[in-house]
Amino acid sequence: MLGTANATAGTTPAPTTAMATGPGGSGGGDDRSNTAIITRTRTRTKRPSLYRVLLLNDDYTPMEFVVLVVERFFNKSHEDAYQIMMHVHHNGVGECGVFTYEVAETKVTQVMDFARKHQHPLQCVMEKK
Ligand code: TYC
Repeated sequence: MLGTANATAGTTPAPTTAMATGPGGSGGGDDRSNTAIITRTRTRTKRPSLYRVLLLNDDYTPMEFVVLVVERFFNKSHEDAYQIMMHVHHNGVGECGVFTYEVAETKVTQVMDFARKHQHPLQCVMEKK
């Protein structure tokens, strides 16, 4: 399990230092040999997998609603949101953003819930990059 051990990003664990005692020290355990044990575990960082969040075209969802969705849930300007909407309208599918798994999943759920609430058939999906 070399690849998965200690996978906290960006941290270096402090050395674990056993008590070293001076000559004739009265500590407990290894004071007879006056030794210290210093161990350091190697920090392994792994970049997370990334996921595209996509909107799918349909014949019924109003263009202005799609623009609002892209502005609201993907933090795009009105101009960028309009361009993304038109890309989806013409090509059938388009990318709104790239996120880690849990963030992408949240975006998909938010968009689908919002579309359903307004009774539009807009579809939002995620795919691994
Ligand atoms: N095709 C829709 C229309 O003409 C607009 C639309 C764009 C719908 C993008 C969905 O993801 C979409 N009203």
